[in-house]
Amino acid sequence: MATTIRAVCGHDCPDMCSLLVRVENGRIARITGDPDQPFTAGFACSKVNRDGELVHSPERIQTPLRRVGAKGEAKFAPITWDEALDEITTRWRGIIAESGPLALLGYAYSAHQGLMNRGLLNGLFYAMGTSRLQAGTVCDTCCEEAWNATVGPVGGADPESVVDSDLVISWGADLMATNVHFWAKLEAVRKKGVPLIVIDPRRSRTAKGADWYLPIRIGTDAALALGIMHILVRDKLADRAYLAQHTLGFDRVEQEILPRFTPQHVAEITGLSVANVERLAAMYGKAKAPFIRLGEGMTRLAQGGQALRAVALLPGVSGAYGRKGGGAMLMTAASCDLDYNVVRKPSGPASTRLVNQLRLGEALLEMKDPPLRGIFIAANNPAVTCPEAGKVRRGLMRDDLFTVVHDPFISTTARYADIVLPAATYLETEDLYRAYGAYYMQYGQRAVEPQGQSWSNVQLAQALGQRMGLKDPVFRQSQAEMLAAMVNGGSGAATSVAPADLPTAGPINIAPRGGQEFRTPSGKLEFYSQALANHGVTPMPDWQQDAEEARDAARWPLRLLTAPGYFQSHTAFSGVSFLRKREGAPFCVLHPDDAQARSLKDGQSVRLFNDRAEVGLVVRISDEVRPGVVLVPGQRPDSEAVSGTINMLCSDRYTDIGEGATYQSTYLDVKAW
Ligand SMILES: Nc1nc2c(c(=O)[nH]1)N[C@H]1C(S)=C(S)[C@@H](COP(=O)(O)OP(=O)(O)OC[C@H]3O[C@@H](n4cnc5c(=O)[nH]c(N)nc54)[C@H](O)[C@@H]3O)O[C@H]1N2
Ligand SMILES: Nc1nc2c(c(=O)[nH]1)N[C@H]1C(S)=C(S)[C@@H](COP(=O)(O)OP(=O)(O)OC[C@H]3O[C@@H](n4cnc5c(=O)[nH]c(N)nc54)[C@H](O)[C@@H]3O)O[C@H]1N2
Ligand code: SF4
Ligand SMILES: [Mo]
Repeated sequence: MATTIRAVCGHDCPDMCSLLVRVENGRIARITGDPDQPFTAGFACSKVNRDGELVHSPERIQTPLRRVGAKGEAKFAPITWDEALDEITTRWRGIIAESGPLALLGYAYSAHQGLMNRGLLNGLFYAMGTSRLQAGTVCDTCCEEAWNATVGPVGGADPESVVDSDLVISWGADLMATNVHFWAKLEAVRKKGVPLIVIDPRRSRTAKGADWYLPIRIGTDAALALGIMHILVRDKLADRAYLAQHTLGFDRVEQEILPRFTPQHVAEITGLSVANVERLAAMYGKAKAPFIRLGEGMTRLAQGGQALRAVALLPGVSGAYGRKGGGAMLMTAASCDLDYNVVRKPSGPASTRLVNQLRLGEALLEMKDPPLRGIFIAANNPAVTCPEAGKVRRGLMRDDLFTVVHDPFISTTARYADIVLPAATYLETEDLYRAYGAYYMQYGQRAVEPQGQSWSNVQLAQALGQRMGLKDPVFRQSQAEMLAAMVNGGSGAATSVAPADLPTAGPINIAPRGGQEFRTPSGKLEFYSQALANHGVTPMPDWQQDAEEARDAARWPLRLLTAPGYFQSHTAFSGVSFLRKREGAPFCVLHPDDAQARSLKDGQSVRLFNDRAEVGLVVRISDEVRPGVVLVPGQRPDSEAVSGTINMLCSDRYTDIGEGATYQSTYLDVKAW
């Protein structure tokens, strides 16, 4: 029997494609993009075209498993769900009785699922009053908080409005990797002669396809943005009426900050020529509706928050935030006003001990009063994706730590678990989804039954919640009831369709109308942020040399650049052999000068090392990066690499804003393996 199901892509991707899934005899035969969703426009990416292979991978876990070997060895024996749940809840009750709930930690973040499956596992630990994960710091808390301090917790410009733009800048975003449907929209706009500029330290595929590529030095974007502002003011291209009406604090920035950012000084900092800085500013200043697509990449370093703020302020100087097709977009999700607390915070103490996601290793090894004695990890692979990955693994090796991992695969992290639980993927569950790089939401149907004995996150959270005696209705409700509560507690466009109609409504456009809304304390675009000042952060955008980076740069000749893999998303597709081969063996990229200085040949195995660790990758020699930079795309499991994984070299230092990860403040050297 064959049917076609309307599903939604659950991977943590800005596009959130609507999918048509062809199912034949209970198996996924084909996945395509839904032609009825304007942003998806009928195609899925090269990864998700292969999700049938992910769902039906022979590497999937079939049953719950109990560890029979040493931690890290991945020797397991099958057990029943009842045995697994009994053991977990017995151990948790024991730990809580002896050490209190703070000795437990739930570790669940983005995952590759919709809102209920994502949220309810967090809700379980919230309601249990355990130590709480400060989630997202490995990903977007820096850029998000910097955006919030500048524009407010609200979505940016609608990417579909680029049809009205006359200039597009992709600033620190590799659209061909992480935002392919926006790239597709751009192709149509560019046919009309609208230029695309890419600002990125990597000559990425997006950069190669652009009209103009600016190979900026890592971590210098704030200086470039301030340099553009300097020129806009000098050349009387600033929109004074817009600045007066919609912004706060520009006068102080103009007097106290901008004079330092002369084109000459900006060129020295960024490594771009004075002529190119001038040309960029002139193009930006003269455009009527320039659209900036901001990427997260530029914020994953020590002064990342300043970088994002400076760039997000530019459309305030030019007035582009007020014009159709103009403005800036980092994310859209904040404009989807649903009541997420229904699933994320059903009950529980207002505050408790926090564990920053990117300092998991430190928390496992060093936390006291009480130490962490039990951890539950769902839909994350911190042994590979967290900085200080070596520390994370030393923590997971602790014999007195009770570790449960819920995952469709034996991930690197699962190798350290006491109990592994088989997880259903998004195509085996139903859920509500909302994009973070476009203005759509949609209910996605389950395409196939959960494979083997796998359970969805919702089913697991409910079973554990009930067994732990939690009384919150959400641990007994149907998903329809949860959905209704989320919508009924929401507001605005996200609540325009009645909950009962959502499952069959298809894609729903929730784009805001009119110019950019500002949800800052002042209701204006904040060049000066009192909220930041209150937290001891420089309240005005600025670029200063980071002292710790300068110290490390004096000791180590190379700086790490991380970027997304084209055929991998972190480690989530490592169970698909076709995509593993497409991405190739885990590699680093060195400039020909750096390779020559080390007598390295293309394709040979190399050792990347610093004080923290050494890892082994294959080297590709290319001028897609500047001298002094070593690019490592993606985070790949050790099993695919010569040795180790790149996050073993990255520190768990925080960014200036949002306590986020600073992968790119990593300095190192490379030698032959
Ligand atoms: N194919 C694929 N898609 C993905 C993912 C994936 O791993 N693979 N991950 C998903 C997830 S979880 C997320 S959060 C999003 C993130 O998606 P994006 O917001 O696009 O962010 P990144 O992928 O981190 O970085 C994008 C670019 O930033 C550049 N960059 C790095 N440092 C700097 C800098 O100092 N200045 C400038 N101007 N640019 C810099 C990198 O070279 C890279 O090209 O993507 C999602 N989509
Ligand atoms: N060096 C460096 N490190 C980085 C980054 C970087 O740019 N550079 N990027 C960071 C970013 S942006 C992010 S978001 C993180 C991502 O970090 P993680 O979230 O840890 O990475 P993933 O590989 O996406 O892990 C997802 C895991 O969930 C499993 N999974 C998939 N679907 C389901 C499901 O439905 N249920 C359950 N229970 N499990 C499921 C997958 O098999 C996989 O093991 O990595 C961060 N790490
Ligand atoms: S582009 Fe993103 S949302 Fe679309 S199918 Fe691929 S991973 Fe999913
Ligand atoms: Mo992310």
